[in-house]
Amino acid sequence: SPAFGTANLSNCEREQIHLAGSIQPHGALLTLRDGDFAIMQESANAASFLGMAGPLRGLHPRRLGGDLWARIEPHIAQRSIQSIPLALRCAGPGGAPLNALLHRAGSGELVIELERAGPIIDAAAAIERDVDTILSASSLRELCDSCAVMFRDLTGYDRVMVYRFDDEGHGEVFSETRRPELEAFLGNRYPASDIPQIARRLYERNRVRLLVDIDYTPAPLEPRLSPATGDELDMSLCFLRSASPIHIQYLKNMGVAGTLVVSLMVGGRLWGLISCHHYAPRFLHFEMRAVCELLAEVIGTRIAALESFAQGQAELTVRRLEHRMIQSVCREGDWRGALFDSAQSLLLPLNATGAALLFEGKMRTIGEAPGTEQIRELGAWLAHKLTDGVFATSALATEEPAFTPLTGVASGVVAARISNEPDEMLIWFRKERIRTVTWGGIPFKPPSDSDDPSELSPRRSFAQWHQVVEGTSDPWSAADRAAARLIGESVTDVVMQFRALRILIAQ
Ligand code: BLA
Repeated sequence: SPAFGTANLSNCEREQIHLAGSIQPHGALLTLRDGDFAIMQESANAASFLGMAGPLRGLHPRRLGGDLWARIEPHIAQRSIQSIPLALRCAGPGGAPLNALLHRAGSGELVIELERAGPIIDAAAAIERDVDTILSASSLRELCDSCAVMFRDLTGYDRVMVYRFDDEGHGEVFSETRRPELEAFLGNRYPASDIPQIARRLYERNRVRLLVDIDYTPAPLEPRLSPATGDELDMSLCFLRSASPIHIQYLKNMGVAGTLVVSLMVGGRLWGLISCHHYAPRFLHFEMRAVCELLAEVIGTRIAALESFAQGQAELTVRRLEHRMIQSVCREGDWRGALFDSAQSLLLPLNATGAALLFEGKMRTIGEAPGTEQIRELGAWLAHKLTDGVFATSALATEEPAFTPLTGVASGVVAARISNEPDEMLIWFRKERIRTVTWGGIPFKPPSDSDDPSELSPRRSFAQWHQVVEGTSDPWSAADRAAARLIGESVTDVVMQFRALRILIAQ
């Protein structure tokens, strides 16, 4: 794997970003030796940050002055991250009081990070109001839109985006608020590869990342390797960790000077990010970051509730559909009307763009669907795939190149059996996803394909996403497949009753 800072665009997926070996210089970092607590490693700026003559290594932290050691010592044994306000001030005119952030690194070292403390804030009223807003949001759209506004009010960044990941890790700017003169990114899509897996794992553990000034000169750890273990410091949980140069280049190309990014966790996985951009350097002190982390936690809980509510709604729609089919059989001697009387009942539970019914040699469609002959051929092919009752793909043309001409309206299909006859089925369609996206209103021209990080940009990301997802639909979720199965089973029951009834009538 490429060491930190040595990755290029073809291997950046494996860059060891947690072994950065350097920090952002708005703070200072020290590691302490177990036993006597002597300073083992220091960021190159540590002595000047504290207005002392360096180097500091070998010294006991008591020698750093003020109340530093007296405040820190009682917390040494604790495993979780501690934020400890100090009376100690940083060097320079108007030297601000410092916060010490204390944690035990994965690689074993005791780590102290020093950064400017903020003014004492009383955020209780604001938090209460924001939590209220979050918990009363009744849809994902409402929730994310109001969270973007909330985070902008709270943090003062120029642009706040809610990124949402799909099941394949591709991202979408789902909500955005920004200074009016800035270009809109709302609706932009970008490929999973823009945020490597290693970074995603890291963001599940370290939920708030601050990049203060994109033009910073990293302060290296001295010595780089731990004298105790001979290893790199695992900086996964360091607040001051240097960001990957590739990502920094990306932000520079966008003209961004500072970022704050907060993880949104839902059901134990990284659901998305709240990403804040500023066009001048910007620092946010620990207490405010803690408020952001807390709100993100509440938002994650609300997202989980809304998602399970949506799932419940879909199941309810299917139950209603079943009820109406039975009514139709009784009233009209047929059940098909209930499926097709509104697009809502058949398409909504699966979020499909079209659907078709193949029954007793006849066909009915709703929404956007391929032509009759094409559906017939598709049905014949699907008949062999339906051994398990349900079949789903979000890349039909990859599964069977003969169906490439269907890509526009049917990149994705789900089929469910509705009787014992293998060629009787319901098929749902989803169109190609690049056809459902607009690029901030600007006509889209693919940029060049080079390996040069200086060409990274949202526009290039979008082009790459375009290439990756060409010929595919949005993926069908487990819930979508479950809904297809449920509808298939309902129809199977109704068809059996219907056929029994017909035999009765015929006698
Ligand atoms: C990290 N890349 C990220 C992050 C975002 C993006 C949001 C997380 C940053 C954080 O949490 O602090 C991507 N940012 C975007 C996109 C937009 C944006 C798409 O504003 C569009 C509006 N990045 C690439 C490529 C590579 C890459 C091609 O685009 C590698 C080949 C690497 N991205 C990369 C790395 C990180 C990253 C290594 C981790 C940065 C870090 O935490 O050190």
